[in-house]
Amino acid sequence: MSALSTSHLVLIPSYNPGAKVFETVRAARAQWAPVWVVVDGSTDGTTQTLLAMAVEDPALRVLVLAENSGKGAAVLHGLDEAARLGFSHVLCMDSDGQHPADLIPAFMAASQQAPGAMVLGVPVFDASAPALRVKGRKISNWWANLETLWSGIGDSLYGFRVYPVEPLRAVMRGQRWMRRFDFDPEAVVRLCWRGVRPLNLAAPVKYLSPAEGGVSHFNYWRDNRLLTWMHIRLMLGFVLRLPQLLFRKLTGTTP
Ligand SMILES: Nc1nc2c(ncn2[C@@H]2O[C@H](COP(=O)(O)OP(=O)(O)O)[C@@H](O)[C@H]2O)c(=O)[nH]1
Ligand SMILES: [Mg+2]
Repeated sequence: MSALSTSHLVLIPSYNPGAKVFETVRAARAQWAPVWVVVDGSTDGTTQTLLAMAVEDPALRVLVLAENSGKGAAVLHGLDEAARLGFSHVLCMDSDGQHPADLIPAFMAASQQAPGAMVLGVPVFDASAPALRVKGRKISNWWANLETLWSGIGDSLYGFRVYPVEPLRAVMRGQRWMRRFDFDPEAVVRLCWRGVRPLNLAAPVKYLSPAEGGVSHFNYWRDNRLLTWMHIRLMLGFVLRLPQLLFRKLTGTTP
């Protein structure tokens, strides 16, 4: 197990994930210290067990939000606390067992070698991936690449990523969006605009069936509506930044 890092931590936003979260947290702790979980107003009884796990394990911290406020809001809560304690980077991963905890050291190492960059997971799907989600992702990726004039975003949606704390806080503080499922894609696009370079690393993603303990709170209509509005917002931002993005592209100073 790795020594306690003072610069990089693992941040796991968690909303009603069921028992998979315990496995996820143990798997993350086996690879990294410290690991923080932000419980986002869960009502599935996981909070007490997570708090009890943290009592036993000094490298595990559990922050509890009383009300559900959305994935992005939960991440921001963790980011503010991370910044307060002097951490420079966080690796975000989902609480529901879909993300590969065994790749945490490789992602952290990539970030430590390029601290100005963000390290993005690029999903490697297996047969369990629902076709609708894979297709939706292609559309979202196409928009994100247009909005950044193809600055190298490998995937716009995958939540397994290392972010530099300060640029991400600055991006989120400036606006009230990015608090729910619009967090992951808007974060990469806006960070790219700020000159944070994407580094892409392949990472398998699992879609667990309900029988395997899989839980998703993605609501096809509600969240696709949210993502559509997000891309409209980002397209407006893109038009405003087009001269700057073109200049970067033409002079080869693309981040
Ligand atoms: N859906 C949802 N997820 C949240 C929320 N707050 C934190 N999360 C976490 O965000 C991650 C992604 O959510 P999930 O429902 O698995 O989305 P999916 O993997 O895209 O189907 C999980 O770790 C959740 O526990 C929230 O309010 N809604
Ligand atoms: Mg999930």
